[in-house]
Amino acid sequence: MIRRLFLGATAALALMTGTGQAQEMILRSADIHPDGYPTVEAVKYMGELLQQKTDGRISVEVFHSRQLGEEKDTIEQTRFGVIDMNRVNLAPFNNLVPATVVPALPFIFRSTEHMHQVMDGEIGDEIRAAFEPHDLVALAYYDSGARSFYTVGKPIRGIEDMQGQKIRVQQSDMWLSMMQALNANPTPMSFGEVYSALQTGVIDGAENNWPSLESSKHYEVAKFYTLTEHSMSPEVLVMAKATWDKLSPEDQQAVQEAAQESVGKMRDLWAEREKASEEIVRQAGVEVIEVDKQPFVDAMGPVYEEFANTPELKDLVERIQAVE
Ligand code: GTR
Repeated sequence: MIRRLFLGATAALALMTGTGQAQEMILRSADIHPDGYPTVEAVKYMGELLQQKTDGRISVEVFHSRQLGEEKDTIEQTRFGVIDMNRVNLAPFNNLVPATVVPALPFIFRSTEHMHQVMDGEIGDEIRAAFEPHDLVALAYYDSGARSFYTVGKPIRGIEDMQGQKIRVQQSDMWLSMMQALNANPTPMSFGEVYSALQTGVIDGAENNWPSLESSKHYEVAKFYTLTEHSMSPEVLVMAKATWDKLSPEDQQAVQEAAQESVGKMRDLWAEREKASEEIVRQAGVEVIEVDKQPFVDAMGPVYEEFANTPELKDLVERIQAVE
């Protein structure tokens, strides 16, 4: 007797043969970052753990470097179960899953430790649960450092230098509002388009953390990096609900455990890469600018008003701020 188990349209076929020997099942996972980037390595590690926990039955193949497309597209495909897993930042989920706006809000976290406390606890679990009605299971959060502005022509030495700058943002309405509050011109576009947009002057700048600034080579074009550290929006690893639902409860548990256990690895990889990336960017002659953050913080009132716009979201903001 041959029992066939389909996992999404793309996951490998798992065959139970008459001898009861299960064949390998390979979960396809998307990432826009290149091989070696901490998120890519963390998901590979998660796959190794999963393989151990399932006696080799289930593993993960990471399609890095945008092989499966830009985040906007891969999110849709993951919702449809065409892609099994996806490592994305929370920001591209903002329009779809309103609760994800909150951890992406400017200056909501006081430090990495504060962010860990929040996302590792009940609040993190609540936000993960908000993915389910959208056909996604959020498995774990990963570090993403702090995002700061980089510009090609005019350095940002104070909030007044934001005026009129065309800044690329992630595809999230909250990010549009954030740039408007700073009097900048937000230009939403995919990450993969940013390098040439900087080069050709379609945009004046963008914003990201040290590792993304470095791995994308945007620092070759943008020579000013201003440490506003305005968002610490974490990364999230999600699974297609369609794939999840086809796993046995034991295998679901193995997936969940492997994802959680990969978080510590990711934190180590991230800390290392942050340092290395900073070194590369500084060596390349980028001017790194310390800036008074307070005027940026003070300008964010309208963003909170517009996006923490229900009693539930307001409450979420307050509870995050109250976490020690
Ligand atoms: C990176 C993040 C990506 C993507 C990218 C962007 O830091 O890891 O998932 O969100 O930023 O700015 O589009």
